[in-house]
Amino acid sequence: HKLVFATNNHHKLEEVAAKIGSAFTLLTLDDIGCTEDIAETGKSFEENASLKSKYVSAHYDYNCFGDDSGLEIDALNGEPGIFSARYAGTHGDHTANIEKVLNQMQGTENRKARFRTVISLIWNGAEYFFEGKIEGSIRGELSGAGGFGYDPIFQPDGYDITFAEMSLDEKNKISHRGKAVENLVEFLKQQ
Ligand code: ITT
Repeated sequence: HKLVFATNNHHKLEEVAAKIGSAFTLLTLDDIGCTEDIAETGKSFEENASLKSKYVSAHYDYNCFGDDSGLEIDALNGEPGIFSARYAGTHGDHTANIEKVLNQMQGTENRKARFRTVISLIWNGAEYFFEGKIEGSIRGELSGAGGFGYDPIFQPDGYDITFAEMSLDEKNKISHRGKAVENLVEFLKQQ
């Protein structure tokens, strides 16, 4: 079974591929020749995940899913949220994004935050949503070289290391994306 993952983020792809198992062959946007920069104009993770999966299903003859994710920080009223990839202005500039978060959090006592992932799957023409989240806190400085995005400043509850200090498999076991993909896999198994 071929399944398209509508993402340009190779870190997401690696994490999802590690959990999907061999029953499905994951195709990327590259693999299907899709060069469109799908606009994320939605107001929620759900809407943006949907925009990605629906773009592919409207233009290509595949079942497909999109992942929209982000970091919600309580002291910043849930920001960066859906703007996580472009918080400091440039899409994917994680050095600047992290710097902006750390600056805004300086002297802030409430460090509580969570990562959320929403997956929208278009399966034989119908849409299904799968979610995952992980609670944690924002460190005062960066730690670790693994993962991507905000991983060097996110410490999941119950751990004294950041996501960036974990192996991909360790992160995948507890992460927002890992949980969302587990729910997706459960669904796919029943099909
Ligand atoms: P696609 O839309 O192509 O899938 P993207 O990186 O633009 O890739 P999003 O719009 O979902 O994806 O933005 C998610 C951003 O949230 C991402 O760029 C990171 O900054 C952050 N993020 C999401 N998941 C994360 C994770 O597991 N670890 C660290 N940061 C993460």
